[in-house]
Parts: sequence; C-alpha cells; structure tokens
Amino acid sequence: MTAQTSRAANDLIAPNDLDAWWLPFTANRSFKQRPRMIARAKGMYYYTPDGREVIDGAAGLWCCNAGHNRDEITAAIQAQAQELDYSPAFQFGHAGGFALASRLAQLAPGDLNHVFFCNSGSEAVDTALKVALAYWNVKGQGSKTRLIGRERGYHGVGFGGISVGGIVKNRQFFGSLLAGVDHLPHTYNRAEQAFSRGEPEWGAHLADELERIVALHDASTIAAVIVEPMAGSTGVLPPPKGYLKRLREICDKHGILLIFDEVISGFGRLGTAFAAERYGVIPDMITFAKGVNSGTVPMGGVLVREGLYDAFMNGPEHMIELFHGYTYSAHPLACAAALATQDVYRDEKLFERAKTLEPVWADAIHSLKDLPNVLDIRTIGLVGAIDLASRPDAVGKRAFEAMDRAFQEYGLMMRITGDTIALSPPLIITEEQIGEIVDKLTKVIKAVA
Ligand code: PXG
Repeated sequence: MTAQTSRAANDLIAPNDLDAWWLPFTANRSFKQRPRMIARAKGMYYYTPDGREVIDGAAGLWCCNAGHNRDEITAAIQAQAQELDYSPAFQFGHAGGFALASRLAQLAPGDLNHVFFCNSGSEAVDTALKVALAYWNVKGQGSKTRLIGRERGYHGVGFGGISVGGIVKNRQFFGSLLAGVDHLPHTYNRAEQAFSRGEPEWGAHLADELERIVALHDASTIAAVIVEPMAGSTGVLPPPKGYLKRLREICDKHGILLIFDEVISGFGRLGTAFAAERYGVIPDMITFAKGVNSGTVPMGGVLVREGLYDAFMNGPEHMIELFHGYTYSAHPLACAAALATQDVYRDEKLFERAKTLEPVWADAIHSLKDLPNVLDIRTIGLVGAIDLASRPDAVGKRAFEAMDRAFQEYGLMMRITGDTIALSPPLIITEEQIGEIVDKLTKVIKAVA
C-alpha cells in the first residue's frame, strides 16, 4: 500500500479531518468537537467505530423499516450493480422500474395506480405539486394555481416543499418562497390532547378551516391541498379522529386535489402499507420515499390516481406528456433494493407486526409520563414523541443533550426537534428491544433533568 492508499483506508475508520463535510440539519461546530460516528449496522443496532452497540430508535431517519443490512436487500443491490448499473429513464425503460411501479400500485389503496419515480421525499413533494398544477392546465383550468399546506407541516427542503411546509426555521431564511400558498392551522392542542394514544378525539373541526380558505380565495384558484396524514418531523402529531375524512370531503366538494405526504407514514409505520389505508381516505396523490427500500438507496416517488394520469395521456403520441423527471428517476439499484425490501415486508408481515405492537409500544412509551420535565407524550403506530420542558432561555438544549448523551453514554439513537424526542424504530423491533429503548430513555431523561 502506498502512504496515500493506507491513509484513505484509515480515513474510512477514523477520519483525520472533519472540517470539509458540512453536515445537513446538524449543529456542525458541536458535532465536530464531540462527533457521533457510526461505522456499521445490523438488524436493530448501529455500531460505533470503537464497536459500541447503539439501538436504533429512529430507523435511521424514519427510513430503515426492515432493519439494517438485511442480507436479502444487500444481495439484490449487489446483483443489480453487476447486471445493469444505470439506465436512462427518459425515453428508455428497464424491468425493475416497471416491476416496482406495479408492485407499489398494488400495495396502494384505491386507484392510485401510477408511479412517478424520483430520488427523495423532497423531490417527491415538488413532483406532486407540479403534477397538480400541470393537471389543472391540461384540464383547461389553468387558474387553479394555489397550493395549500399546513402549519407545522414538513414536506422536505425544495422550494415547493418549504413553501407549503409550515416549519418556521425551514422557511424564514430562504426568501419569499413560492407565491400563492396558504396554510391550514396545525392540529395540536396540548390542553385538549395531552397524553393521547393514537388519534386524539379533539380537533376534527380544524379541517373546516379549509372552507374558510376556499371562501377567501375561491376554489377556482386552488389546485391542491397537501398534508402529512401524521405530521412527523414537527414532533409527531397524529391526525384528530375524522379530520382527514373531512378534508377529503371538502376537497371533493370544491374540486381540489388532495395530496398525502406519506414519506414517513408509508410502508408500515402506522400499521398499514399507507396511512391512507388506516384512515380509509383515498387522496389523489401519495408521496413516498424512505421506507420504499428501507433507506438503502436514495429513492422517492409519487403514486397518482388513474384519472390524473389519464388526463395527461392526450395529444400526439410522439410528444412528451409531462416535462418533468430526474436523471436518477427509477435508478436500477434503488428499484432492486425496493423490490427486495417489499418482499421482506410481505414475507415477515412487518406492517401487521407494527399494528400488533402498537399497544405494547404505546404502553411502554407512555410509562415515561412521570419522569422529570415530561410535558406530553404522543404515540401512534410505531412512532412516539416525548415533549420535554425547555431549559430556561435555551430552547432545544435539553433535548439536544438528551440525544447526544443517549448516543454517547447509553447506546440509544433517537431524533429530536426542539425539545421533543421522536422515536420510530425499525418495524422488526421485538418487545424486549422496546423494553431496552424505554430503559435507556428513562436513564437519559433523568440524566438531563
Ligand atoms: N416529506 C415528509 C413528510 C418527510 O418527513 C420529506 C418529505 C423529505 O424527504 P427527503 O428524502 O428529501 O429528506 C420528509 C423527510 C426527522 C426527519 O427526524 C424527517 C425527515 C428527514 C430527516 C429527518 O424529523 N423527513
């Protein structure tokens, strides 16, 4: 080995220089003083470069639903890389893309029968918003251009996504965003909903705010409403009972498209393939990413209803119907990984598993109720959130310390937003491992009291 190659090999284990990588959504300076490094993963666990085991309470970033480094998925990616590394999706196709699209169309409820592939949740959201706008154009209703999001919504980081999104910090630094966007109110009210399991009883009436927005702008100017069925990144806000049905009814009444952003709630997180199924509500489009291939290769996409797709299939047959797409749409490696992942979900009945475990998980997480500084706990499917009281004059510091110490000292990975701890373990988790997470969390919450 030359000095240079041995340095490169060593760098993969313990890099000498942490300066160059600007980490996303990260406190870079504090990370670089006290890095949280991950070297490998298997099943429910991450391992640090020095071999410490860390239980994954977050499925990576809500994506590794089948658990880590599954042999079946790894083998599929390897085989695909040897057979067909890349294939253009503009004017050409490959079997994996078609097989996966059919598979996802079967999995989705109703007539959500067509799939547009992209590479992330952010791209999926921007794609869905563009399809909505283009749809009204091809239908001859080009005045329908307004997009309606919701306060506290997270729809990725593209300009479309942050415009319809409702997370203040993700918007305030980035200029004037898309014009012609309005927002529904968020659905959280601690006084009415504290410590609820699953869907809170209170709050369905908040969907009626859409009527107010329609009255203000007129339906003839509104293209689509986009919501996360369960708001994830903002700190886990399950939809109030009946809320999504009401939203669907109001959209139908006024001829407005409804988009469910299922980047987090898709692929079993709430005990069904998609949240749309859990709630018995069929949106016009579903965005997905993350769990589609258990986070192994970047992939996202949009499931589109029959009528929407059909509206585009007009005009001369040599003409492109939608001027949109990505170099890596339906990348062969991502498709192979997704097909293998869908097999794992089916064979191991992981969505049903999430449903069966939901009450066990809820009991376990709600048992943390009386720990110091706990203000609220919410659970739904295999998701949980714990709101901690902020340290005086230092919003976010208590949860930041909790996240750091959980990883460094207690062997637990979790997510935080503000002073909320968010949990979303791989769906392969056992009852014993739920216990492990709760034991570790108990220690961490006490440690940051
Ligand atoms: N929509 C939703 C509902 C999401 O949750 C995106 C879109 C964007 O996906 P991409 O693939 O562009 O990141 C997301 C992503 C967290 C966390 O801990 C959540 C996400 C990403 C990273 C961290 O809350 N959600």
